[in-house]
Parts: sequence; structure tokens; C-alpha cells
Amino acid sequence: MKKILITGVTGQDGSFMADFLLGNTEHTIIAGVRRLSVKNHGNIQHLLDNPRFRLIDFDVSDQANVEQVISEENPDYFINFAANSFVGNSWTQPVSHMTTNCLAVLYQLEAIRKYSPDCRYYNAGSSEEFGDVLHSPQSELHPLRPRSPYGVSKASARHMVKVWRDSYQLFAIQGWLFNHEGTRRGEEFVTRKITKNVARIKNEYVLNNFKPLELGNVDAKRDWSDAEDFVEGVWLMLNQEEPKEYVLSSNETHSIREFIEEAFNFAGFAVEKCEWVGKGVDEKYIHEGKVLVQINPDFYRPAEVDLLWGDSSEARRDLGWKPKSSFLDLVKKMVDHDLAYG
Ligand code: GDR
Repeated sequence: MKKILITGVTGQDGSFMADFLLGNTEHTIIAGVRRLSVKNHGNIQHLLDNPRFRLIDFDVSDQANVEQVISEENPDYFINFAANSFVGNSWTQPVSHMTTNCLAVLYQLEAIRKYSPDCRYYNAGSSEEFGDVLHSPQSELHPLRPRSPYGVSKASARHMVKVWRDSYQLFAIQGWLFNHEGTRRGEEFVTRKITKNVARIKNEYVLNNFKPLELGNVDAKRDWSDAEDFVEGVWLMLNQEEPKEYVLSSNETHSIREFIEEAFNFAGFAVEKCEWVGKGVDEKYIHEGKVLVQINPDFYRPAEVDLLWGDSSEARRDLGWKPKSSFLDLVKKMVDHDLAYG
């Protein structure tokens, strides 16, 4: 029985990882949680009474705290899902992105090097590190060309993980996770924003008094998967013989526009009865004369990553991993959940 320290456990990925490990292994989870004045335990409420799940106070940006926890707990695995993960905010809060996504990784690597050198370490990397892509699809060999402060923070962390791995023979890796979504996704990310608003509009539509969903660039393309498939891939990555980093992705790319169409379609606004009219900021998605979606330039980013499209063939070959859910399975699951629970 091993001890696994997970950070970011109240978020989507950390909580799915805890579910996966408690359901599929005998290991114990130490859940590192930052103390907040208002508890945000929604995603882990169902785990709080589990004897193999233990909460501890953990602040990734406090080096003394990180060193103390690692030296006292001596974990066998450290899975770092704590991050400032909203790309759109990273232009207004660049320092906190560098602190949480990069400097914090340095604290963790140093603490592991000093106190727990046999600990297997995973830091969540991102397709945003590829950024201004040179070619598609993107595999592990694609150069790092970040286009946001968020992308810079993750790319910098990647270099550190590699240097600490090579210099100190640590099992430290940072897999590239393409977009991954689900019913626990934060509501500011585009997929959940869409499915939450589809559910709201479905309920308010009959009253003929609803606000359209407002979005930014609907032509950007992303490679979306189900986050529950990814946590399994991360666990496989952590349990190889040698520390090697892999891309996890669906190997398909879809535009935000397609996500919108499919999400409304699953809620009963048939694609054939809807149409896009207008151009640029005036573009609208209309159903029987009513505007479902309109563009709000406030949601445009100062620099956009237009296209992300992963190539996870190495992970599929070496780890035997592949996603179980398709793009449409994912959209349907999220819409059904938000229609049922609001
Ligand atoms: P992303 O996810 O930036 O890819 O990063 P997000 O869902 O925020 O944006 C995806 C694309 O949608 C466009 N978009 C909008 N985005 C948001 N959030 N809100 C809008 O209203 C909107 N309108 C259009 C964006 O411009 C963008 O092109 C996610 C995060 O989880 C990262 O932490 C992770 O590393 C990467 O995925 C892989």
C-alpha cells in the first residue's frame, strides 16, 4: 500500500484522480488542500469519510509548508494538479500564474530531492505549451511556443522538471494534457460555460425571456477529451519503468462552434433548425428567430491559440492507454448532467 499526495484535489482533475485511485488501487490518498475561509469541498464531499482519504493543509506557494509536508509524509507518489488553470486570466494575473504553476513546481522538486528522492512526481503539463503551433497534430516532438502567460508558466515548469530529473535521477515527469472536460469542470471554461447555459436557456426558452449565451472566439479549435480518461493515463505514466513524458489527447480537433451546435442539439435545439447569421462580433446562433448565442468581444484573448490537435500515438503504443469517451459522448454527458442538475 503506497501513499499518494495529490494537490488540486478539490478541482476537476484532482478529484477524479482520487476517485480513480480509491476505486482501482489499495493506496492511501493524502489530499493537500489550501485553507480557505469558505470551504470548496463539493467535488470531494463523497470522499471525506473514506479511511484511505486524508485532508492536510497544503499551500503550494509556501516553500516552508511544502518542505515540511514532504519531509513528514514521505509520499511514494506526488501528483501536482494544483494550478492557476484559466488561460484567459493569465494576462491579468501573470505573476500568480508563474508563482503557482512554475515556482511552486521548483519548491516541490527541491523538497522531493532533499527529503523523498524515491517519490514519483507528476506535474500537469498542457497543450498550451505548444501555443502558436507549427504543424498539426502535435506530438511530444512539437516545439514549445507558448502564446499566453499561462503557457509560459507551464513550459518553464517543464524545463525545470527535466533538469531535476536529469540532474538528480528523480522520477519526475510532466505529461502534456490536451483539453479535458467533464461534469466537474469549472464554469469559466468554454465547454462547461456552454453546457450550463444550454441548460439555463432550455429552461427559460418557453418563457420567451432569456439572455443569450455570450462567447468570444468560436472558431478556435481544441482537442477535447473526458477528464476521467486522462487521470488513468497519468497513473500509467507514473508507473512506467523509466520516467518518460507523453501527450494525452483524443487525436481529434473540433471548433467551439461545433461544441455549441452539438450541445444545443442534445438539448432539443436541432442543428437543422438553427443557423449562424452575421459575421465577426455580429455573428449569432439563432433558433426559430430567437438568439441562443452571441459574440461578446470581452471574451476575446489578447493572443489566441487558434488550433490544438494532439497526437497521443506514443502513449497509446507504450502505455496501452486510449480515451474511452468520444467527443459526442463527452458533450452529451455534460449537457445531460447540467439539464438534470442545473
Ligand atoms: P483553454 O480552455 O484555454 O484551451 O485551456 P478554455 O475552455 O478556457 O478555452 C478554449 C477556447 O475557447 C475559446 N473561447 C472561450 N473560452 C472561455 N473560457 N470563455 C469564453 O467565453 C470563450 N469564448 C471562446 C477560447 O478563446 C479558447 O480558444 C484549457 C485549460 O484547462 C488549461 O488549464 C489547460 O492547460 C488547457 O485547456 C489544455
